[in-house]
Amino acid sequence: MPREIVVVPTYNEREMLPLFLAEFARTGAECLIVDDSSPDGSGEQADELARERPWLHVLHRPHKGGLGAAYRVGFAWALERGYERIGQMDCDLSHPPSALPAMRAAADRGAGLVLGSRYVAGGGTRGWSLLRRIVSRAGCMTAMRVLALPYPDLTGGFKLWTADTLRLIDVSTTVSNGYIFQVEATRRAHIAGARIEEVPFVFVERLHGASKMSPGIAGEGALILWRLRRDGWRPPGRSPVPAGAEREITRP
Ligand SMILES: Nc1nc2c(ncn2[C@@H]2O[C@H](COP(=O)(O)OP(=O)(O)OP(=O)(O)O)[C@@H](O)[C@H]2O)c(=O)[nH]1
Ligand SMILES: [Mg+2]
Repeated sequence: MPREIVVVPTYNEREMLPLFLAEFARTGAECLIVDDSSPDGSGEQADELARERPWLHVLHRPHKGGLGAAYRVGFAWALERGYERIGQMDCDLSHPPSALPAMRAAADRGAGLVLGSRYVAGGGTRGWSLLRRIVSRAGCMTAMRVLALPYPDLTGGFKLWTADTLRLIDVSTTVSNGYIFQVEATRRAHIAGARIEEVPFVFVERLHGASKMSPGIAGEGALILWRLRRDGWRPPGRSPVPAGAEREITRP
């Protein structure tokens, strides 16, 4: 089995963290918590839990810097240590660890990026108001249209990458900090010609704690979406890009 680790950013997840780890333990994967000095002490709690869990690692960042920044640090840590498959998921059990085996199977079939998807057949959301459902779908559809991408759950954060694909997209140079990071990273993989597979899962609303979504993060999303479209992106060196992938690049 390839060496696998899942990067999980946390900010004020004290109530969810032990519940999440209890379920995650069954996957057999390693886990890297990236905590941004949560005021509720999630970081210290993670250190404590890691003492008797050799598969659990913890990184601490000094300030709340957003999801994208936390993932960049976590991915770099995992790449430096030679993990071959690197996953990402939320700590609130909205992304069920039980869906990981189906995502692994897709990677075994040769996918360089596996997208957990709420919006393909078999996927869905549980516990959301009508308004939340509309806002989420509208966000995903806008991103699809603006960037001309074919993946209906573009803003989702439940993914499994191969290390090669993360290197191919030069993930350390991504620019988004909030949730739009999810869109930026998947778009790079698409442009670079990575094989992308979507695997359905049902998103379950968190039991404890609060969402970190804010008007500021949504505003960053809208702004960066248009910047990504304007600026385009090319993989460094360009040699790994299969013929024809250039047509995906949007130039002003
Ligand atoms: N390290 C770090 N983690 C963050 C930050 N913002 C959010 N997170 C974590 O990223 C994951 C996703 O954030 P959530 O607040 O669950 O966002 P969401 O999934 O859109 O919203 P809900 O599920 O409705 O709460 C969670 O594990 C958060 O704790 C941040 O600035 N830094
Ligand atoms: Mg969440």
